Amino acid sequence: MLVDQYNPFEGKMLQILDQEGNITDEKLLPEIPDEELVRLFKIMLYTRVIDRKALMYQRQGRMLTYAPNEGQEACQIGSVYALEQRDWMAPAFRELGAWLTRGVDLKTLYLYWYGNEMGSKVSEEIRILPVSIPISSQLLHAVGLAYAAKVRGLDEVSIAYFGDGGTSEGDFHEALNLAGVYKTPTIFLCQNNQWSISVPKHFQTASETFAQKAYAYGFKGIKVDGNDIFAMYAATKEAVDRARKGEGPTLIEAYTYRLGAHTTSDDPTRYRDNTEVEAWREKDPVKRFRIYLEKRGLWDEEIEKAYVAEKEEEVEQVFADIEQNGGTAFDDVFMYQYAEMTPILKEQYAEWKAFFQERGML
Ligand SMILES: Cc1ncc(C[n+]2csc(CCOP(=O)(O)OP(=O)(O)O)c2C)c(N)n1
Repeated sequence: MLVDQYNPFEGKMLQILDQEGNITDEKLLPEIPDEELVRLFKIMLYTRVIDRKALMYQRQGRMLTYAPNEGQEACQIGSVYALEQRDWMAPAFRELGAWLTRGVDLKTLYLYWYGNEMGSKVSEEIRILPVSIPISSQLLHAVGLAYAAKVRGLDEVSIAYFGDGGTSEGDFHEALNLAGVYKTPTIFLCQNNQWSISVPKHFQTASETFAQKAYAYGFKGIKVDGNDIFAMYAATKEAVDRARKGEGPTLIEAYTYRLGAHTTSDDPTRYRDNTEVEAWREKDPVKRFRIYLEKRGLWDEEIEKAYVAEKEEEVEQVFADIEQNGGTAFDDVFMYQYAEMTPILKEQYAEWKAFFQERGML
């Protein structure tokens, strides 16, 4: 089992596709049909197009705060690809690659970052919980879902996404403890992107790895090259299979990097060196997967150009539609906080209205 072969206490990290696009050990390469490989790579590129456009819209004052995904595509797409439709995903807020792989449509995703709550409403067939801003609270929800499935005898697992910073929250420890005791079919997917806003890994934990924390709760953990889509898929698939067999939870540490800012409100140049960012660019998950596919004759520059152009146009159209029709009435903030407005809210609403009316803005 990978989870035993790559024991985090022995300083091991699972890697199958290296940064030059070579397979490090053919025996470890998961069996994925060629057309699926191309489909997964397309999702990676699509993720990047959506991400870069969102950043641009935000900088132009056309979108609200946005949390960039660049650099974390492989750990999300590779891991979530190991799940079945009936399984559950509990995201934090930076899971663009995973959302797209599970089939969430772009309009919904952009609506969320546009400030429209309808962006939190995902089709019920896609088993994804809404964005979770309170760090690590979603881990408990994921354990709850898995526990419920276990009690009801359903063959469903759950996966929770969170960051390295998320491991400092009480909710993280409570969730792992509960999952360990009840052996819930849960995969804890820690995206160790090295930074929790401006806090580096060594201020987050004194543990050598995040993966080893699993052992304190009585289950296994594995550290994986998070920029390697094959390693991420292989580790998650094994964890999912074990969970289905009743072997309980697994903690996967995806060793990766956030190439962009924490959010558009953040300026990473104030706390990290550009040489570090450049070094991680060399480990880019998209770059190495592209080289691999090109070597296999499954992809080339021309195909990529056409695909990216097509997707850019699609993204522009979706966003144009949102700018036309995706706005929300300002009053909604007051109207839908509670079933009925409380006396204090009524007062605030009147004050707010008067403020804008005086200025002829309402
Ligand atoms: C309970 C809680 N505390 C603080 C915050 C503010 N906050 C938002 S993101 C963030 C850092 C999260 O870092 P990490 O878990 O490593 O995930 P990343 O942003 O790197 O993906 C913080 C402190 C919050 N949203 N919730």
